[in-house]
Amino acid sequence: MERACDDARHSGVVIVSSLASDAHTWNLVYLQLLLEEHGFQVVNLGACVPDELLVAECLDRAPAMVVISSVNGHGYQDGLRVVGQLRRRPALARTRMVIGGKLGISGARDGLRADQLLDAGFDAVFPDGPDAVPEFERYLSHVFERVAS
Ligand code: B12
Repeated sequence: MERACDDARHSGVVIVSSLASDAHTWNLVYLQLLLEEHGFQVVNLGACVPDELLVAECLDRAPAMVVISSVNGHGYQDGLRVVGQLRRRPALARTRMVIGGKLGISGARDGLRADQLLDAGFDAVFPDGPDAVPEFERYLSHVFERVAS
């Protein structure tokens, strides 16, 4: 699920991060490797990232994209809260931000809540499922020029 936004023809740094409540790490390692395969330079902030740290790192690094992953079931609440904090900063108002993973605890029905995350400021939402990663890869090739040969 994707919100319309301007084309971003640059690569640069991508921040991969979990959210404050989430201790899972292999999802982040997976995303880091996937993004590196696509030619991005990744800064992986790891698990249980406090909102303030995520905001500070984004302001400091001015990433081309922020990729948030959560699988513990609190992703909708945590994501809604944190994207508001990120978008409130003028420097991050137009930064590309996506979120994905096991965002809730209701399985397929959680997909219905993706609209709330888009309304709150994410550019795209990738709820868990067999299509999530292929859709994310299509999204990457759609909005960024491939930087790896
Ligand atoms: C290992 C594990 C743990 C370990 C984590 C250790 C570590 N260092 O990571 C420990 C024991 C700490 C743990 C704790 C908990 N866990 Co746990 N855990 C797992 C487990 C078994 C495997 C997760 C894993 O590593 N997968 C491998 C990675 C590579 O895959 P992934 O996480 O699924 O990510 C994939 C997709 O989700 C997707 N994806 C993820 N993010 C993004 C982002 C984008 C943008 C895109 C495109 C795709 C994407 O791509 C990834 C690759 O396919 C899963 C069950 C399972 N089999 O998945 C439960 C699971 C994630 N845990 C769960 C739960 C509930 C918990 C606890 C709350 C349990 C408890 N009561 O304490 C705590 C939460 C702790 C916390 N504060 O977060 C639930 C979440 C339920 C939900 N969301 O519906 C699961 C699904 C188990 C279950 N079936 O109930 N857990």
